[in-house]
Amino acid sequence: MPMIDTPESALVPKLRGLHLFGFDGAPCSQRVSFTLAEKGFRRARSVRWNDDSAAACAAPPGTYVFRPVSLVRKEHLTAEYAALQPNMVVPVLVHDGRAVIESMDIVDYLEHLVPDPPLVPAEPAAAALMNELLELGKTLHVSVRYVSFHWGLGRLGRIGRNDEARIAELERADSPEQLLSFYQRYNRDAIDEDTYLGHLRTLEEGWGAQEARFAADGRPFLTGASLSRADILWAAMVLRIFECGYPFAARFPRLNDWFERMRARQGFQAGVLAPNQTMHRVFRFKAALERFFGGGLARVAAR
Ligand SMILES: N[C@@H](CCC(=O)N[C@@H](CS)C(=O)NCC(=O)O)C(=O)O
Repeated sequence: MPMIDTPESALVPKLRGLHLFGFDGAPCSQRVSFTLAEKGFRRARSVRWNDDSAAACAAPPGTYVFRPVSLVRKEHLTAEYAALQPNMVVPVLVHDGRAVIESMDIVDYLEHLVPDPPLVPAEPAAAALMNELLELGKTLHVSVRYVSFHWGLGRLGRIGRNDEARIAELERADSPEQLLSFYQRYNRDAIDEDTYLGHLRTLEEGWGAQEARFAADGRPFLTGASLSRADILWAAMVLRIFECGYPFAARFPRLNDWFERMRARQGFQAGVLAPNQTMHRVFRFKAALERFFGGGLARVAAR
């Protein structure tokens, strides 16, 4: 069973039903809202992330309450949020007073909660490939961060000195996210171009291996005939890099076709695209401008 964390936040024990603390523009949060939609849950409403009023604390069956934690306003870099999610990242799922952190542990938790429709292939070889792609996807997440900050967010990704000081004070030394180390280098332009390019090449290697699997047997989903948790993780990853202007159609056409199929799904529309229109437009607009001036990801994509 996935990990159930026991956070210090006094809010958690008050929550009944499902509550998702997330940010609609963040791939890790999208993995969960996509899964919730595929499992048939509807976003009943959004409330302030720390709203503990009786009305906000109850999620009716078949729905979840969305509690947006703004990564733009840096709500995740506060002591109050760190009491809920000690690594200071989104998402967190709370179900009947129990909190689960780590997006893919949350997806696993939802699979146990609602086994139908299954997001694990029945066939052992396909299930093994799913696990492999999940592990790879978790590793590639670091590269997604570097690529999307450098080619997507640019200067908008920097944080202020006060936020940096707050992370220094609150982040646990053993946090797997290591936000302080990243922001200290990112804020000061101390990450060199080769590091960013290395992360892009790592991503392209992973996409290339999947392109070959699509080419070999024309499978509709990453692991075979049905949607799995690997598709969930990878769809959110490809969306972010697509938003940053990566030319998937030209470089990885079969992966691009798969992504189009994912985009057409009702669960992806409802769980990911509909709530994320503003961020999506901002990213795409910036990418189009860079392409126009001959820069951006299209210029450095592998030939
Ligand atoms: N391992 C974590 C990673 C979560 C994560 O990196 N979340 C990002 C958004 S995708 C975040 O909150 N970043 C905050 C920041 O970069 O300041 C998970 O899968 O849940």
